[in-house]
Amino acid sequence: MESYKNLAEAVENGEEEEVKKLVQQALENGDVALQIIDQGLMKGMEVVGEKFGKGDMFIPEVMISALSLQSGIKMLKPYLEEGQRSHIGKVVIGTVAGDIHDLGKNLVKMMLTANGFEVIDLGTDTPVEDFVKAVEEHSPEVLGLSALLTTTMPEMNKVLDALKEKGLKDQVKVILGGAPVNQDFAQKIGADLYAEDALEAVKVLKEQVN
Ligand code: B1M
Repeated sequence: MESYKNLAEAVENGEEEEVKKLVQQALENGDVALQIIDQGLMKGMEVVGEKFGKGDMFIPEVMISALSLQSGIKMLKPYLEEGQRSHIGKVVIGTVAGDIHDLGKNLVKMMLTANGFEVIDLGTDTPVEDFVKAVEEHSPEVLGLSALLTTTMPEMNKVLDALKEKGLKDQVKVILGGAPVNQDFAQKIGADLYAEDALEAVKVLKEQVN
């Protein structure tokens, strides 16, 4: 659709005001928030990723695109499926050490919150000890780890090892996510769950708590 093409281009070009305008128009059009994210905002970010990978875009430009994506997502937050009043489960989530990518994690957090989960967000570049401490402190049903770099994926392994060492592994289900992570990797390092995107994370975790 033309309007989504324009929205994707606005994200790619980091035009925050244009992104906001087009998101507003899509909402006024009656479009569903998830559709606006998937078919507009995320499509733009995919192009940014490809160009960044090829060296056709640089970090400052990527940051500006990321900020425009975030503004669009923020506008859609109230339109995502309404959360339930009482929490259906508690999730601690964070991006692993050495990794500052947080757009995906924030989307997962937003979707989980909108679907009735209480989410404790440890932020980015989270040391192994902080994940362990949060599990001890908050006793969540689920611990979510996000990694966007192949170099930071081994941190996920370290978190699992630390949980085992502290005897906490059986008390919490661990879900992994992030572009370089897959089901095979999750299984190999002994994580309980994997989700490819925010929607799947909601689905998988809902199944867990039911
Ligand atoms: Co970076 N970066 N980056 N970057 N960056 C990637 C990841 C890269 C693939 C780009 C590329 O080369 N094509 C590449 C990694 C290569 C690799 O490891 N194989 C890369 C690199 C190399 C780097 C730097 C090392 C660059 C440098 O400094 N030379 C550097 C590292 C910094 C660090 O972390 N220490 C770096 C920096 C940055 C910015 C700061 C500029 C910025 C991040 C801004 C921010 O997050 N606040 C950035 C961005 C934006 C990207 C790309 C372009 C987009 C990532 C993104 O936000 N996507 C990315 C290219 C790409 O992925 N195509 C790239 C949108 C987001 C909604 O999707 O995060 O995948 P995503 O989340 C998805 C799923 O993965 C899943 O659900 C989400 C959607 O529903 N998911 C989960 C994520 N976490 C989950 C957790 C779950 C479940 C599902 O459960 C717990």
